[in-house]
Amino acid sequence: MTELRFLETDPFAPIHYVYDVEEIVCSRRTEHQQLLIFKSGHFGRVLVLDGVVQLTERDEHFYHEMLTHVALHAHPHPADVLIIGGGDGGSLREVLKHKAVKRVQMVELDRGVIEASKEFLPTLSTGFADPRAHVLETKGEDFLAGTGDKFDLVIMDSTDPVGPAATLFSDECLASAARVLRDDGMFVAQTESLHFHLDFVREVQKKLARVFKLADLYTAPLATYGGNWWTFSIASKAHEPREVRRPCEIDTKYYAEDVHRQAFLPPTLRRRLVDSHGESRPKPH
Ligand code: AG3
Repeated sequence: MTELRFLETDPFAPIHYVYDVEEIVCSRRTEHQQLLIFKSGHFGRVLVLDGVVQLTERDEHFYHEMLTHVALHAHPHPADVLIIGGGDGGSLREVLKHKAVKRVQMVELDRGVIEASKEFLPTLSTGFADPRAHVLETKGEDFLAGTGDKFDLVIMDSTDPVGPAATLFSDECLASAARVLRDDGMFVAQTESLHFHLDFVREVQKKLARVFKLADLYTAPLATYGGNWWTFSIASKAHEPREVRRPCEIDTKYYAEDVHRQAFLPPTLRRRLVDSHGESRPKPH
């Protein structure tokens, strides 16, 4: 029995998780936040930023595969990909599995996350050595507002939308994301859980629908994020994201063509949860 425990203080979910800690692997202050990596017997290494669990070695593939491969298979020719955030490298690793991808620009605010991942999370950070990968250390919204580059796909792999990541979901920022995309471009972001963050999910869907031709939502079950029924908001300028346009020829553990199709909310749930304007959560008695 270990005696050391980690209590997650999630500012965006009405629940706490407690982890048994086998060992503290790294604990340091980066320029922007407190970074902790500990080892759990069950989950392997766990990356924590400002008290919030960002990933565990055991289940990160559910998140990173689903954040990246749905759009990468719905887009007919994803050559240029932009990742906002994602400093641990998990999304980059997945994107680089696609031969169709010729260039990945990562824009990460905190170089300290990249450095710690290269040092302590070797299964996550493999992609940084790939010649197609380019890293820029700056705020996502600044890059989106200023760049003249064009992309086929924009992926937002952010922390919870409180603090530094909140502005990524502003109307301006989402409009800039649409602007940097080519005419058949797609956008995808991690957008929290259907149990705890329904108002946020609805808001993002509404904002995306204002800027893109198509806005939709799919989910994956995640063991370690508060709320667990995790959402990914996807938007597209031309192609229907529910359709698998390129065969899945890469190695994955969760994503597959039938998983892609079934991950989207069935129409009844979409209507009830997202498009209805009713009360999003029952009030306690
Ligand atoms: N980004 C999503 C983190 C959400 C965590 N929320 C939570 N534990 N309440 C993860 C970044 C991984 N590349």
